Amino acid sequence: MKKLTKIKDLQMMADVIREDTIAALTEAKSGHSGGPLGMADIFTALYFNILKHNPKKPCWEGRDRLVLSNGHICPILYSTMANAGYFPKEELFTLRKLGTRLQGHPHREALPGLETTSGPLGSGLSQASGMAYGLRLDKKKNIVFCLCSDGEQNEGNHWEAVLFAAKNKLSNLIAITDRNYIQIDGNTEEIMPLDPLDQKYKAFNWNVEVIDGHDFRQILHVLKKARNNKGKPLMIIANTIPGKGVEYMENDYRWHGSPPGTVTTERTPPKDEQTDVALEEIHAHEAEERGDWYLEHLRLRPIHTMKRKQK
Ligand SMILES: Cc1ncc(C[n+]2csc(CCOP(=O)(O)OP(=O)(O)O)c2C)c(N)n1
Ligand SMILES: [Mg+2]
Repeated sequence: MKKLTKIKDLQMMADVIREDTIAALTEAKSGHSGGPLGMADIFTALYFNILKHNPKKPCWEGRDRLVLSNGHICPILYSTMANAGYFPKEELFTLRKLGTRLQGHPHREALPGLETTSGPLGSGLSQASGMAYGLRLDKKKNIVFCLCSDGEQNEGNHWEAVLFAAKNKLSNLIAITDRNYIQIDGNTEEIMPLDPLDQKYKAFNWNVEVIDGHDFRQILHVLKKARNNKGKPLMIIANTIPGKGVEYMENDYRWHGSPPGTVTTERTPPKDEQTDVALEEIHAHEAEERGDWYLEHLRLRPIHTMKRKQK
């Protein structure tokens, strides 16, 4: 797999991944939009620049481990993995269908490349801590990346893992919080306040970094530095915009668990226009910012341009 080192290439790949995510969710007619679109840039940076991994050999021992604790955002994991070459992009159209490898929440035994089965929130950091502890006992250099959401930090289990990782000085554990300030039915600070989150992790004896989760310069800088993290586990708090890229979804918690075309809000265009509008908005915005990016992008064959398999 080709590593992407230029910011512009990473941005274009993130757009392709966003579009594929929208196409898959639209076909599935169910699933989560907000979290996945908000995390597209971080997933792109991880799979196309940071992670040591081999899509053709998903079980390669030297791989870094990526644990997705907030399993409901798996559409973005699947789209990223498909673009990285783990499985054919056409398979994204099977999202949430009966018998698919792309379950609505990740099923480790179904799809090579998944490290854990997830969905019940709050348990991923415990699993990742156990992996990091085990790898260290085996004197292995692999890094464990654990992606968590902010809403799931309402779970006590998450904080047990925070204590365990700090006690054991798991410097090979790099957690990333999707700090999008939404959870299933509202703003996190109204439902169960988390701020000041950075100070909480510092008090729990973690290293802490706070970044803009859509700024590739910041994302790459912090994640590259994380490989040499020392003495304590590291929490990267990534400020993100849920629904990023689709204007009418951005920062609106009602898109937490809804695919395009299923929710009507005061910002939503008419139902029959939603998918096209979503893609057009991304195209128009990106075309404006990056000139001829769309020609490049078409060469990457987003799934919505592919012929769908006969049902
Ligand atoms: C243990 C557990 N309780 C409840 C749920 C139902 N649930 C799924 S997503 C979610 C909201 C969590 O907030 P967050 O992950 O921050 O949402 P996002 O930012 O992705 O919209 C809830 C309560 C769950 N999956 N697991
Ligand atoms: Mg959230």
